[in-house]
Amino acid sequence: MKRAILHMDLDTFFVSVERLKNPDLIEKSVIVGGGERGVVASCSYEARKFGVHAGMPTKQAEKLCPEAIWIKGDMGSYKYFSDLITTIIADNTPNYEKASIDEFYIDLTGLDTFYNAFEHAKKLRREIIRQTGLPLSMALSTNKTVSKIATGFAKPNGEICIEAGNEKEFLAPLPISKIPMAGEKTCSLLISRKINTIGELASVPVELLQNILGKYGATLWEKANGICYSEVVKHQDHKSISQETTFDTDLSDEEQIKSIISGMCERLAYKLRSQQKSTNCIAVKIRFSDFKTFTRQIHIANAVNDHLITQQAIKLFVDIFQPEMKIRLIGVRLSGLKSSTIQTNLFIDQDKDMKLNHAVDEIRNKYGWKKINKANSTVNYR
Ligand code: DCP
Ligand code: CA
Repeated sequence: MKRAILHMDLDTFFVSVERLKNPDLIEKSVIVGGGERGVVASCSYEARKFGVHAGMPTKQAEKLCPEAIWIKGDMGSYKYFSDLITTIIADNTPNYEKASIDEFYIDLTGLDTFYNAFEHAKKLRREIIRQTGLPLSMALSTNKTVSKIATGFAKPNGEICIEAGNEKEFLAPLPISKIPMAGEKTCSLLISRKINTIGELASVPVELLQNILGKYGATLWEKANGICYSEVVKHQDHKSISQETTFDTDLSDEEQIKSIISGMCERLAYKLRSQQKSTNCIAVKIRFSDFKTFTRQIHIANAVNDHLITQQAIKLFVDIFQPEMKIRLIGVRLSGLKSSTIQTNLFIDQDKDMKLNHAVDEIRNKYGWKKINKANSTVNYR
């Protein structure tokens, strides 16, 4: 059976996040980097026109592109968006691999036809762009290598589908440097032998490449021929717990929804404590009657107690909610879970709340969940 493997990669990721924060940076030569590392981390397409690229020493980039606006960068906000996109992908696909901070492989094999897989992929891309405002490119093909190369081809902010059987034809005109595993040394060695395009590489006898490059030569030849058996390594999410519920009739009463969120947080926090874990990221997901979905999340110091988790979740909800909104689904997710042997009174949210949580947990452990819950929370949604 032919596979359907989707590759997604954010465009100029760090720069794009900076542009969200400061729209004055749009359409300008922007470089994130410099600082202690002394290299370019991410650069806008405008800066690339001057020859600047990621990994280039700061001094060289400054010379090539004197007009560039330099930004030190802020890992916190890049991580925020990376986590948010991961959450959206996790919510919409059963099998994905996070390959880097801004890059994902998603196995869509099984969505009855390749065409349907692409339709699903397009929806997912639109959803990520809508929720984050970040430009994102993607490609669907029968394997990881072709999809990754095709995503590069689709940039900026594009999407492409390479159907089964068309892999070689698609790759043939591209320069060999587009193969992810072909580094600078390999490329110059091949170019010195007049092998410039992937098509030329594909038509060289594999034995010749093995002679020049050893075992690696055979893998490179396979890739040039559009062959790649590598699997999407399923992301095992032991690091989050979540709960969501779809309502029979849409809700618009703010207080009622808050109380449902409060009930969910209470339940999740109880689960967290019974697994001896803490969370450092809380996300709230809301789906409206028109199926538009929004996710908001916040990073916090390690927390275990109901009060703090609920407070943050409700804050996230209030950020999105406006009167008249009709809500069909609510979800809460706690992630960044860490096992903890630390005494709970060392957590940031120590104090009498913790003692109350423990007392309540003990009653629940003995008599079951329904026996006790806070006056202001609705626990029958789960
Ligand atoms: N990155 C980095 N140092 C590098 C390469 C990348 O810190 N040498 C960081 C910054 C990038 C992010 O990782 O924004 C993603 O790397 P990519 O290679 O995907 O580069 P971009 O997203 O910036 O650009 P592109 O549009 O080519 O994907
Ligand atoms: Ca990228």
